[in-house]
Amino acid sequence: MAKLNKVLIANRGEIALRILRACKELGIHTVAVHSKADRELMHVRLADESVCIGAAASTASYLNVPAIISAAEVTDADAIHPGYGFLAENADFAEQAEKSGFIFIGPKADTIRLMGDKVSAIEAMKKAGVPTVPGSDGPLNDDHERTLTIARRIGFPVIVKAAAGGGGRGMRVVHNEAALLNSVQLTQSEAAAAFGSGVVYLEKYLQKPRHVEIQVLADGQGQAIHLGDRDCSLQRRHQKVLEEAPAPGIPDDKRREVAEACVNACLEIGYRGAGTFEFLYEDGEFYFIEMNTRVQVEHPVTEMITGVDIVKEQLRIASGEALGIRQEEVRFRGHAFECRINAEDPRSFMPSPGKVTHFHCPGGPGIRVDSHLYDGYTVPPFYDSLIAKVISYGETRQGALARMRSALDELVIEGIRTNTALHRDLVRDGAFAEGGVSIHYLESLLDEGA
Ligand code: MV4
Repeated sequence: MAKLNKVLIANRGEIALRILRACKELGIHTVAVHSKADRELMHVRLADESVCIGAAASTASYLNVPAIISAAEVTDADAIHPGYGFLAENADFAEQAEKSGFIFIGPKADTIRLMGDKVSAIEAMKKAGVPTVPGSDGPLNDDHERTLTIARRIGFPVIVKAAAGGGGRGMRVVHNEAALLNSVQLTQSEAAAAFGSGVVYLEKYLQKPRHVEIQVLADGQGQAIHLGDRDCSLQRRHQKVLEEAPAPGIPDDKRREVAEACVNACLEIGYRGAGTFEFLYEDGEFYFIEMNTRVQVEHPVTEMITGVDIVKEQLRIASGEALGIRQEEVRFRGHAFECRINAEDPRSFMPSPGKVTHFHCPGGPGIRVDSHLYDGYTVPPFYDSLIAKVISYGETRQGALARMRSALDELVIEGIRTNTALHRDLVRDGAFAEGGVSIHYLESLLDEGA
């Protein structure tokens, strides 16, 4: 890695450990930065160097831009890997890191900014030939007649979305004309308060879609590939719970068509790094909604079916190397699932931090566990409750599912409450086993049980 001698890992938990492992394999030195509450993290212990960057609260540490840049300076790091969450999609952070002389492991700041504004993201993708949801093709203004005309053209139900929102924040479904203008105004004021921008747009509301996303890698030097798709429809309150690759039951020509459109779009906008195109999939058609400019929690399922190490590729791209893999060399084989294990109460879903008195990891052929847990580790109350990802691989979907059932039966986490039992139920659910359930399936299942 010519330009990467030392990487600062600007994250915590399982993804920090995942990044550390990739760096070690590539012979790159590592700097762990951590909050005062995170001295005991596994990757802090394993890193070559570590720096405490602030108090427990994320705003004082993992979101503290000057503290992270200073840590990179004092340790003489070459690059910063942001992981996911925290500053991963903060264009100002990427810009400041580069201005301070560090490589930001991700796209250019301008690309992050383009995708952060959902209106400009959709416009760029539509222009590049990616299929989008019928909508307002731009922001709404204060011309109420115009808003009404647009909504009538789209046809009800419509959804009002904040341009600065995303991931389920700042949106509202509208079922009829009578409710439209008030809903637009409410979403505008909520967005202005939450994101500092009241810009909103309209889309046709898709009533029972699946969430299917395409993983891409691009070197920013004229080469881009896709690593296929993932289905992330099983979610609760916009938090993904269980993902799989490939998305089941999609015709191969459709799958290839949308993935190739994403690759073309990457080339058109000069995309660099790992990225994910999020689509809604309904009645056999794909509709682009957002792009994520980071490595995602669920990236392992794609790694399992392609054999490509996405984090290592991120590091290679950041070091200035051209993509080492051509599209023809990517072979899709088998099926993979990922269960997100959270430290949370199984009934209330409230976080359940505390000391892990016993941790036993499943294993055997086709099982991977990405987790920073160890016996005696205390899960702090300040951050996301994800504590482990159990990933299964099989030659067939049913084979991968059978392995996941067995792996979840082996998993032991004592001392804190977790959602393991929910996963054990899900992998035995009939409709889920069939494949292709919608984004509403898990919540309707949970409502029934309540
Ligand atoms: C939609 C939609 C239906 N129609 N857009 C929620 C998260 C954000 N990424 C976009 N979201 C949605 N956008 C149109 N035009 C339904 C959702 C949605 C959703 C999407 C993906 C995964 C889970 C979801 C749960 C509820 C709503």
